[in-house]
Amino acid sequence: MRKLLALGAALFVASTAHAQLIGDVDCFGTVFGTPAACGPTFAIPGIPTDGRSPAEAAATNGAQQTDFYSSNFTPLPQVFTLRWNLAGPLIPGASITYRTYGLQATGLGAFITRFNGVAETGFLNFEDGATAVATRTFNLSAAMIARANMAGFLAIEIDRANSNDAVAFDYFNLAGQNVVPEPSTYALMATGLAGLAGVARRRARRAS
Ligand SMILES: [Ca+2]
Ligand SMILES: [Ca+2]
Repeated sequence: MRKLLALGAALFVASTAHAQLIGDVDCFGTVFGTPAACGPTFAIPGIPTDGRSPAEAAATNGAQQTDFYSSNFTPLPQVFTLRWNLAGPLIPGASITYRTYGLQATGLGAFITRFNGVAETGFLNFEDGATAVATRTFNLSAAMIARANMAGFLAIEIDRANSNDAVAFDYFNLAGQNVVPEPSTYALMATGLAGLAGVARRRARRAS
C-alpha cells in the first residue's frame, strides 16, 4: 500500500509541472532557419522576412510576432502583447525562456516592456549584435507573479518605443504554473490505483 501511495504522489507532482509556449521552437520558422546551429540567415537587410506558420500568422497571443524579422516590427504592429491565460497560479521561480535574433538594445534603442501594466527594464534589454542568436531565461519577480495571479493572466506588452532595432523572436515559454489536474485526470488516477490495489490484494491472498 505504501508503494501505491508513493506512486499516487509521484503522479500528482508530475501533473503540476506545466509550461505554456507562445510560438514554435523551430529556429525562427521555415523560411530562413539553419536548424543545426539555430543561426538564421536573414539575407536581405531592411526587407521583412516572414517564417511564420499560418497558425502563427493568425494568432493573437503574441505568436503572430514570432518568426518574423523586420525593421521596427514593420509592417506588424509597433506594440504587441504576449498573453498567457493561466491554467493555475504561478509559483515562486516561474520564468520565461525565449530566443531572439539580432537584439541591439544599446546601439539602436531598447524596447519598453510592461508586465501586467508595470514597466520593467531587464526583459529584452540586451546588446547581442545584428546577427546573434540568444536564448535566455527571465525569472519573474514576486510582484510580477502576484499581479499575474490576481489577474488570472500574464500579459507582457512589448513596445518598440521608436527603437531602430530589427529583431526576430522564435518563441516565449512560460514555466512554473501550479496546475491542478482536471477531475477526469483524478478519476483516471483513482481507477489505475484501484486496479493496482486489486492486483496486490489478489497476490496477497494467493500467497497466504
Ligand atoms: Ca537588430
Ligand atoms: Ca518559432
